[in-house]
Amino acid sequence: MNVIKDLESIIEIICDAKSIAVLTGAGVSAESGIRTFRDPDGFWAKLNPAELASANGFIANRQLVWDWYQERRAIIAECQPNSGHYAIAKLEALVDDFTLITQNVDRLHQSAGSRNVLELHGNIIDNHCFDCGQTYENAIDPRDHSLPNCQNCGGKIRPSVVWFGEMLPEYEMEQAVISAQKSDVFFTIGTSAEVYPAANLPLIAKDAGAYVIEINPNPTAISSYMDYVLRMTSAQAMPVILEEIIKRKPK
Ligand code: BV8
Ligand code: ZN
Repeated sequence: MNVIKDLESIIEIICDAKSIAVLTGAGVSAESGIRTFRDPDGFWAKLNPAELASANGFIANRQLVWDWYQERRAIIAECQPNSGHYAIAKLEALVDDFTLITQNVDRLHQSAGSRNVLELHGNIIDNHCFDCGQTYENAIDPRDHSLPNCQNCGGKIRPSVVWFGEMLPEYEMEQAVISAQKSDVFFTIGTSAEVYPAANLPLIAKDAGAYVIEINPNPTAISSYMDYVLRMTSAQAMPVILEEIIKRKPK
């Protein structure tokens, strides 16, 4: 792998692209201080995801699951977007048709200025009632570990993330597939590509004729399908790519 040569080619195809789609995962927030899920120091290194990020887990261990989300919220509340988030947001402004599809629930992309964001796995800020669906937009103080109940029906309030075994939001998934199919270039950044149906998106883009580019310091389940792989972190690669694009954009 020749990083300089690959970077050159990547810059070329981005400059020629009319439509770009980007899929991000927890790796993009790693340099903001938020642990990923499956890396050795990740959230799920010691905990069982199905137990924590599932409806059954919530029913069986409501306090454990609520504590886990409150702890994550407290961490996220102290974190800022990193240069990778900002570069992705600035790239969006330079491209006619740009869609950011994220599996992340921390909303750091939006804080960095990204506008067209499809949240496939919901967000960790909002809550809703597990029993009647009543939404509770106002963030609950992450230090408060008492179990909140719904004012509407008395049910159990839960974080508005998509758990394992739950359907992804229809509109967001539909739009994600459309943007993957029409993209000339599809980036997959900071995701192990192990969670479906999000992990299908880079392959949908490839099958529809896009160049697919992986940015990840480690190999993933889909690395072998990529046209280009940059074994770099998001905060290393994206600012370099952005800088090269700005140089080439007509003034
Ligand atoms: C569903 C909750 C219908 C929120 C999460 C086939 C088709 C459809 C479904 C399935 C299927 N096969 C299996 C399923 C079921 C399941 C699934 O995919 N299971 C997996 C484990 C096999 N999918 C579902 O249940 C989905 N629902 O399909 O409904 C259905 C229902 C039942 C049965 C069939 C179908 C729901 C999926 C959503 C689950 N919710 N989280 C929360 O608590 O946060 S998933 C969880 O994993 C996170 O949301 C996260 O976003 C997601 C993906 O993880 P990554 O973001 O990739 O993070 P990870 O740690 O894995 O990797 C980080 C990467 O970053 C690494 O590669 C690392 O090298 C890299 N990295 C590290 N540092 C950096 C970096 N990269 C760049 N820069 C750095 N600095
Ligand atoms: Zn309710």
